[in-house]
Amino acid sequence: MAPPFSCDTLWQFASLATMAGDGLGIVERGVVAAKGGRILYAGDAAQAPDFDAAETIDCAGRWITPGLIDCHTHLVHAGDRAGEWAMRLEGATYEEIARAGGGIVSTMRATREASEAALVASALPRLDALLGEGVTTVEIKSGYGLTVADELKMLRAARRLGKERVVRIATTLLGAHAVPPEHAGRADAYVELVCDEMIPAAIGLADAVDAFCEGIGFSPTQTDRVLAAARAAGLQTKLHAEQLSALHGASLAASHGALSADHLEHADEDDARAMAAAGTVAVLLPGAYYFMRETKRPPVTALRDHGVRIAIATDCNPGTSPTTSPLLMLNMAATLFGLTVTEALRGMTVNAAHALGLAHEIGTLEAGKACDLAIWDIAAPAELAYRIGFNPLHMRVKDGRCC
Ligand code: DI6
Ligand code: FE
Repeated sequence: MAPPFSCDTLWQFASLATMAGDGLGIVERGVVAAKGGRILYAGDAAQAPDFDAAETIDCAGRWITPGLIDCHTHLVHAGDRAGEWAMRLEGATYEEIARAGGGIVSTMRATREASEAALVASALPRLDALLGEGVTTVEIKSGYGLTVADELKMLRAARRLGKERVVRIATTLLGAHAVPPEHAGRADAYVELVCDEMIPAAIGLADAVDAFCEGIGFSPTQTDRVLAAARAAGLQTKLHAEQLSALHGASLAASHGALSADHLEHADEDDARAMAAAGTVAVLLPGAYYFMRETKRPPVTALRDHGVRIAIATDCNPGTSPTTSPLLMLNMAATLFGLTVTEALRGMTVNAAHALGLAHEIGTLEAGKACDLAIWDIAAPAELAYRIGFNPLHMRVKDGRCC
């Protein structure tokens, strides 16, 4: 008989949705073995080698998925915009509020006034809400500081959150989120500041660079400069594209080999084709679509037909998507955008990992990857997208440790 493999922890009597391959990667009677924080084995119990585990956990038939990945958030920010939302309910539009000095700029004012410690403290309850629904990796953008110092403060606060809680944080510089009031009418000069000062200063603090390519944000020409500067600095790129209007920002992102183009309500077949060719992930944000009462849906059929990877995220932000529920996003991705259960669940696991350039590390239950798990009290994976406002998380595991 072969000698047993030693491992730290063995989760047994579980069903797995490994997300390996094209579908959910279902294993009805599965085990997961972890050693040194990595997955040593995830698969059929009957085919598993003999494990000598320091700790064995009986999952009592529960389901294990990869830990959820929220690949697009603005989790770090000060204040809220409940008042603006109330105005919108009385008829004001998001654009009108933005042009009148509200919107992103009002959160900018509050964020500039907040200390790094205050930003961390105010983001923690939001982070805890995500973790409470099985999230093990969160992307966090800056974008409410809009000066070099305040953007760096946001990025440091985001990194700090990864020390305060057991979670992996990916940071994104979103200096080109809005033109700050001191640069009003001089958007090009602000873009120059982003390219020449902010991006170089963010090296080592930001994993990627993003921009808001939009009529009320930055033009494709300005966005192109930001993405080019990011690449020159050796940073990955992402883009807020086609949220409110069709500027072909998604195609522009693809031309830069961006990790993802996000929102995409107004994207078309040409954008889908360009994204597919570049391997740029489509990050859909149903919370923003819902909260903004959008009616134009992202081109899911074209994305599917061209083989674009689709990810789902919360877009947690105070203006357009004040949600901290990844599970609700799974439901909305299905009900509002017509995604299948498989597409929705892959959207918050393997495809979200691709949207962060971390697919080699996380997103599936496969040997060699980080042992980040979500263990659920459900009878089938569809329940994760089916329920509205119900959380069946039993336990979260990060790098092999229950937390
Ligand atoms: N698109 C969004 O949905 C958020 N940013 C962006 O570029 C909105 C940010 C906000 O309104 O505070
Ligand atoms: Fe966003």
